[in-house]
Amino acid sequence: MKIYFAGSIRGGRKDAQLYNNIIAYLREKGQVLTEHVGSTDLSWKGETSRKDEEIYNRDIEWLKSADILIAEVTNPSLGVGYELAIAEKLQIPTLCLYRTENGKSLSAMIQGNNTFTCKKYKTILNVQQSIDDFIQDVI
Ligand code: 6IA
Repeated sequence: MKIYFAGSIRGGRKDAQLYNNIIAYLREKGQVLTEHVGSTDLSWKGETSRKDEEIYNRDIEWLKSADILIAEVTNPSLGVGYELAIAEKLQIPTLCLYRTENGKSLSAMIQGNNTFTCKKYKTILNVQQSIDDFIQDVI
């Protein structure tokens, strides 16, 4: 199973270690196409050795090939929002994981879209359970 993991890069890297932990769990389930998203060496600038156009083209090809999309959406990111919209158009089953922090709610454009499965979590154990349930439902 090919898994596309989406998480904020230029939107902010404060959850990078958490993305890394989610990716480590996803690796037990299949091939994670986007392991760099969890790299704690990748700054908010992203992969500086690649041109933006190359990154866009590569990521879109990976997304087209993915069986599922798992997105961590607590930290708002234009790129992740874009990837979610593409996944919807391509009918790729999508799980959105989020925490509610500082009274901030998830965007209605994500939460209100019933083609996405949205799961609130507090701990990595909650995340793992949501991933297991989601994979069992869609595969
Ligand atoms: O808008 P954001 O940068 O927060 O978007 C993050 C999402 O878009 C992630 O889920 C990635 O799949 C994808 N993405 C956006 N930028 C990059 C990137 N470098 N490297 C890898 N994936 C990316 C950014 C630019 C760099 C040349 C400085």
